[in-house]
Amino acid sequence: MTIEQQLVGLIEHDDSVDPFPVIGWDALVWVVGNATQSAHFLQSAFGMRLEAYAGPETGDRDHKSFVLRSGGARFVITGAVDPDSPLVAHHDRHGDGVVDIALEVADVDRCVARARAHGAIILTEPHDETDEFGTVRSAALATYGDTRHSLIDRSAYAGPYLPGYVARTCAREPGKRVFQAIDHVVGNVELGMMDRWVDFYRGVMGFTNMAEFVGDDIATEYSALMSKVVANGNHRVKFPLNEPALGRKRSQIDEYLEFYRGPGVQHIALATGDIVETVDALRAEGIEFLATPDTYYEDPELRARIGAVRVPVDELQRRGILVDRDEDGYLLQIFTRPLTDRPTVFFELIERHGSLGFGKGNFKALFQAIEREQDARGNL
Ligand code: TYF
Ligand code: FE
Repeated sequence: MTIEQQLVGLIEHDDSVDPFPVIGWDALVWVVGNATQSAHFLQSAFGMRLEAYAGPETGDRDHKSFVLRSGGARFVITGAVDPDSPLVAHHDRHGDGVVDIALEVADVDRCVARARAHGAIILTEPHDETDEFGTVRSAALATYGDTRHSLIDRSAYAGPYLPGYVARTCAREPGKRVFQAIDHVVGNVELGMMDRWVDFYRGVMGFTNMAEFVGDDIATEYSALMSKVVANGNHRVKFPLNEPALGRKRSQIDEYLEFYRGPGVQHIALATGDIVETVDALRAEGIEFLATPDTYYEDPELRARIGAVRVPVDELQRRGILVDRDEDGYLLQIFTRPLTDRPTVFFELIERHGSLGFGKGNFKALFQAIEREQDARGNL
């Protein structure tokens, strides 16, 4: 198994029989209220490296975009410069968030033809953009809410990101890398819409269901959400989709939908090869995680189920790192508190050891921790 297969749970896949072959993530594009400072935060706290930039100095008077990288993960952080930019209205409605889950594909036209035939909304038709570094062919499809999927073929391009961007690095030497790749990106959709969006990814993109899901039974007991997961052929791109369920209190998904003013990206799971080191590094930078009670680690059922993992359980306990095991192996995971002023988007850190799941065994402890945070925000 290669390191990447282990890191994000890749499986063998034959692209020649795939109706919508996806190479992997291209970038997560964020719109934020202050890209200059958000980009600094992701560099200083999350160890990302600045690679490219576009803005007024490069001829783009509408907005600034900072292209950041950590291992295989690329984030583009965009904020309005021109007060009349359409990004201002977007940010006014949604706050900071992910607007584009861009995917790298080998054949943009073939993917768009498939998407069109299956009823997708094509926001941008396939087109070329060229500069001295070559040509990028791209298109964009609408997905849930105001979120989109750009489809990017960069096989004939050698520039730092896209035409219009210039290479740029930070004067300060970047710190140690704390995450290596994007593992999965979760979407929150409205009540009753989860299956519609599962069908969208299956029909339009030829994705398939992964085994993990939260059904009615678990939903009513404690999670207040239902969840299913779809993935592309090789599982590099994995999309859990959540919808609210009726519970005792307002669902965390309803809270998200209210504060984001509609469906959108809820969390981004970042893969790390050493979650203990990562969590220590992030805490040292002031990043806050959801608290896990000691009772989680003292539960004899959990102890028996997880067996031996690569770090002693008390090391995990000290940091609040969760463990889950399934038939393929185990995983370690932890969740940050919301990254922004609104209780919307957050990060998960995940270290996989064979498990292809999402931590189903942790849902109860996790959702109780989220509910405690909701209570602190005055949730009823
Ligand atoms: O991606 C997942 O499915 C896990 C579990 O609000 C999860 O990380 C699901 C919903 C949620 C937080 C975590
Ligand atoms: Fe997750």
